[in-house]
Amino acid sequence: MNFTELLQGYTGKPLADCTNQELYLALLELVREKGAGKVQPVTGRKLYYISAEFLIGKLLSNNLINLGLYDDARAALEAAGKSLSDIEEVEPEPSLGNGGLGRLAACFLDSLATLGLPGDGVGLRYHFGLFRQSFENGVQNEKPDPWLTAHSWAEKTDITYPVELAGKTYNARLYKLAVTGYGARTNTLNLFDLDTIDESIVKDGISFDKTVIDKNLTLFLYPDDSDEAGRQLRVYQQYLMVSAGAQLILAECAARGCNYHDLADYAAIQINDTHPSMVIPELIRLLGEKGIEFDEAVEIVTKTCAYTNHTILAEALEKWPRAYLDTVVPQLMPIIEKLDELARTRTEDESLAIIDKDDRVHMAHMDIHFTHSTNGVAALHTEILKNSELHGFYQLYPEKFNNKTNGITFRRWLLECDPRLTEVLEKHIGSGFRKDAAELEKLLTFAEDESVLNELTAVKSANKQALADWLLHTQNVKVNTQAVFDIQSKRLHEYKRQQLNLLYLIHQYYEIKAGHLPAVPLVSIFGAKAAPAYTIAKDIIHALLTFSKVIAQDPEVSPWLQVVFVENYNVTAAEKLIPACDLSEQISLASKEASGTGNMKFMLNGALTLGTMDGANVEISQQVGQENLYIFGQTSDQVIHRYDAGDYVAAQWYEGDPNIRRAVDFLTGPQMLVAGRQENLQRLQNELIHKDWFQTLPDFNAYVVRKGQALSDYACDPMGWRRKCLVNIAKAGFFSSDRTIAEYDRDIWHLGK
Ligand code: 26V
Repeated sequence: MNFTELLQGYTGKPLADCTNQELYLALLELVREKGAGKVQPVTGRKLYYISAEFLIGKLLSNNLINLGLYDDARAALEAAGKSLSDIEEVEPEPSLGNGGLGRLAACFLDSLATLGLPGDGVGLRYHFGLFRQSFENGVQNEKPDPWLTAHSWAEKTDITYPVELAGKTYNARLYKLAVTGYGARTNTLNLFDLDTIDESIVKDGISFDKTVIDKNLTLFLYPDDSDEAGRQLRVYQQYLMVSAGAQLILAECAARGCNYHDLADYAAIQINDTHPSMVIPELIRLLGEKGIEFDEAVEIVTKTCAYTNHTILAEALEKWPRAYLDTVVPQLMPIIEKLDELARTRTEDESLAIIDKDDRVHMAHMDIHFTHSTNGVAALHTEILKNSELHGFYQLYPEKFNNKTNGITFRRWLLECDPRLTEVLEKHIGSGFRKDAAELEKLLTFAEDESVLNELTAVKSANKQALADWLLHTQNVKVNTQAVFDIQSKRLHEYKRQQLNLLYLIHQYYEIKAGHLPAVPLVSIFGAKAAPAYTIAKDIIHALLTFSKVIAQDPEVSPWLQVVFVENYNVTAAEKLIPACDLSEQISLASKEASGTGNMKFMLNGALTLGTMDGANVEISQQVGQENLYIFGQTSDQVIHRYDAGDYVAAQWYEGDPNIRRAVDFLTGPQMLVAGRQENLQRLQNELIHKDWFQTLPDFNAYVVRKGQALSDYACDPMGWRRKCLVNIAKAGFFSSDRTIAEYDRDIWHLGK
């Protein structure tokens, strides 16, 4: 049977007579049935990756690629006058994540399935996920993102588990979503939900009654936590996830013959940041119900569980007031108290306690004491954990600490998002890189081959044109495809320093006005959501949108400089932006970005990095060599020392440097005030002059110089630039999540054994 006949078996009529919606649903069914045949029986240890986020992106094309059906599907649809990319538009993107942590979890599921390893995800089925972002009058607006449609990839099961929240029992229902590996097995993403959720309680943007748990519990990912009820709601969500997850794990292991004493021979549990940390006391509690004594349960859980740390930012390390836990999970508090006592027998250092003197419960501390592994997500990040942030723990348990540098799945971030590049690569180095990313290095033999370099450039130009078409179609903005495409897309946060990029753009504005024209026009593209209650982050968005408007209206500047802010940045948008990028902005304050994974995606797609020595940028630099990327700014050691000394005074930098002062002053100058809002612009300006917690100003001049160098290389040495792009693609193999997962398995999980 050819693909057309196969698909018609699902549509029940000729493909040419179907709407895109009908074709989408038919393909969904077809893929589901093909994938279901590949679920493999588990022997030995199986991984459960528990995470509050799984930013999986659209699934249709990804699953078709992984099942080896993509080319057939595209050809069959084309023959019927249909286009797969139009059908992709019909699919809503599952809104189950926020940023890198959630996307990493999705890449890991893909790699686990591809490597044929038994590993399932455990999370929540948020109805509206993270909010949907729109810009109204230059301001971010938040709305629900209703991605769940009648036909969704996640299938309802009749499995439920009772979960007790604040003394009341709720039934967590399991939904299963098939995760299809590349040419290999299928694993499962287990998502829990309540049948009683009431979407109609959401009013006025994303606000809702935070007290009606049975109706609101899985409405949103990261509900607003600026008030007490919001923070408690997060604890409710976390416990729903871990209690249902722990019951699922115990049930599956028991069904395979586990007697609970030997749980660690059947299950490996990875705790993705601190959101799932309550799985530790919950498992101890459940094992207690099975008749296992506390001390043994602690030992079993420690052997079974491992913890990944994804940030050193203090505000992101969860510390729940004990009163919240007393209210929401009173059944866990006696266990957490006993764990705190036990931890205190191992160290007298008060700073390593689980419950501190202010009665706050430190989730990361519980993780480190009562799991067998703590890992950071890039070499530098792990060193910072060992030497500063978690130094006391490292002294206590040196054997627990290990590094697992993040990775990305090349199926989505090369084969799917950049078919043009994939084709050129295949032509020259064969298709081995599809399975073994290290084979990309074969490309290095073509580093001096002008015709290959030109082919790569032709791919980039076509991708830039495709992005330009998409921006015109979706946002009604026209961009100059002859310009350098410079992209900063990631969560909006001060430590990531979108504001530094803004100050550069203002600086360029002045240069152009003074007649110092750049060697090449610049299109500066941003994509970012700001947390709804994060005022300064929203002010930065406002300033960028306002600046964009100011320069668009200025005929002297607009031919040279354009700023585009992509609305509602998500995986779908990333798949359009990344293949079209020339210069990748990775400009976090050194020491603050644990790893970054966007940096890897841009590199793989032939963009050059402009970045600080932070996170995985350090390892990118080691891979490609200093001459193939643009590094600037303070080192993490310098930053850490400056914080320790506490002697950074932003105002001195502002007052002492005319270029800095000029750029910062512009924020509240007449052009900006005509186009934007005084309150937001003034607040951002004050923040920069009087706080600048992430040291934007000390890195400003180095950034201007280095970016200028990159742009002039692009314009004046095109062959040199192209060679650098080639080296970046060739050296990206290390950043495959297949490598990362193989390391987790080798050092932590030992799956299937
Ligand atoms: C969370 C929050 C929540 C409260 C407000 C401030 C704030 C700041 C940061 C975070 C991040 C939580 C953890 C996280 O998402 N880490 C990211 O994990 C990625 C995958 O390991 C990594 O590539 C990114 O560098 C890291 O920021």
